[in-house]
Amino acid sequence: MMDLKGKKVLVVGLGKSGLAAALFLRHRGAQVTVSDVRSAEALAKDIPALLEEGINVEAGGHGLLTFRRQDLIVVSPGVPLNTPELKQARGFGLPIIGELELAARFLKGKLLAITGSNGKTTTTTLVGEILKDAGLPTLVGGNIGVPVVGLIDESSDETWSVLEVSSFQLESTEEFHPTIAVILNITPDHLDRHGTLENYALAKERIFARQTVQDFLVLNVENARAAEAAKRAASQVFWFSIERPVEQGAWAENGHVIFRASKGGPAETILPLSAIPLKGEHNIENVLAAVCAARLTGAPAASIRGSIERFHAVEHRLEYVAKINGVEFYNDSKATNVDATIKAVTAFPGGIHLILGGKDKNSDYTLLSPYLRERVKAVYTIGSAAQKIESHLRGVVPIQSSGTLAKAVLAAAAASHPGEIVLLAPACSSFDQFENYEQRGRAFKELVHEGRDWKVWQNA
Ligand code: UMA
Repeated sequence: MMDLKGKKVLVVGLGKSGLAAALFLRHRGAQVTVSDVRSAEALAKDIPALLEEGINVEAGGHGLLTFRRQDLIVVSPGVPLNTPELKQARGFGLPIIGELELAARFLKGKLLAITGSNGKTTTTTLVGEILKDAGLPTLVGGNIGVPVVGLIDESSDETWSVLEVSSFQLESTEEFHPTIAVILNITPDHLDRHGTLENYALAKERIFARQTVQDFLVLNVENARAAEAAKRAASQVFWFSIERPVEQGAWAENGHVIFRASKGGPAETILPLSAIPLKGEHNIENVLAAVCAARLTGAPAASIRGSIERFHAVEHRLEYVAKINGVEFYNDSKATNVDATIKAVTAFPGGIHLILGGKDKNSDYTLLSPYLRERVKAVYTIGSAAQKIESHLRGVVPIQSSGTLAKAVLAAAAASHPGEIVLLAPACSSFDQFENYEQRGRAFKELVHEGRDWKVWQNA
């Protein structure tokens, strides 16, 4: 474990991760500076508490000098690693790590880390519930919205820390070493940051870079890029599949979830698929991954079954909002990439009015075409990606440029008939019009609930 006493540490970015990291470092005796590109006014709510703790704050930009006189630099996940300041610091030989790596060096107990382009939050939440129900001391955090450094003080040698980890967090790891690592799937996302799908996939593969033969790696047979990771893993690979039995791992067969702990060993039935209270095939995959990871911790099958039966959709992930005039509204604000939107659309048989748009991530929206043709009646576009989406989907389905979420909800509701679906699954990040996807999802839900009174819906 590293000694932080008296060390000069720079924290880059003052969001959730930066704030938690700065306080943690300070409490361990480091001399901490936080640097953020946002103005002092924008950071006003956090600055007084930091100054009171004796933490220096640089607001309104990153000074090259600030990045020079440091013993360690800790970057927030949203900060790209190739900024001029970080390049310079690297040139001077300064160690640069992410918040996840910092946390991993101090967390006690075992780590169960889950990554993937989609399904991370649902699977992390479900595994967390399963382990708690099984009586294991469990903490849950990471990309799910709880900085991992915040878990350190609560952790003990018996703890299982169940962590949702993103490519952004994994990119800057060195010693991060989960006992159980899960890669749910790898499909295009964050190409604006990682440049290529291959770089993005390699960032995700860092989840098992430190694993040894005593550790476990859980992979999806049906996702080619995720499955390929097995070739590079030193750990014991367990599989999950929605299509076929696997040698060791979890699969769906004859309407049931099955688990096998070892090659040639007996298969145990965990629960019927009909008992899974989540929509969509992708959620069956999430359950299979969760079952496999949870069995590897030793959680008993019967307890796992109960936890799954009691589980509800996580907020903003294909979350049922309301039924108004026979139209059902679903909030999938967390569908921030094309693949997630495909998963959301294919969770319904048809009659979908789909709200798409937000901030583009260099995505290819033409990939949506076959799914939209099959199941979507109309698309309503919002945000800065609207024009690109419209040009990619021209002629596929009717498209209405709505501009804002409020206009899109109104237009979609007015155009839909009883039995149809209004779905927010925007395939983009939210940062052009909202603070984050949570705020976008909440805005959608509020609009829907307010809309109960809108006359235009009654007339539709
Ligand atoms: N900033 C700089 N310099 C830069 C870039 C950003 O100073 O060059 C500053 C911004 O002005 C802002 C701060 O950095 O003040 C934001 O830091 P951040 O983007 O790392 O945000 P946090 O609030 O710390 O949230 C992060 C994750 N955000 C991202 O990865 C973008 C959260 O994941 C995560 O929940 C949280 O840490 C706790 O672990 C969100 C996310 O969008 C949900 N994740 C992506 C995804 O799921 O697709 C990866």
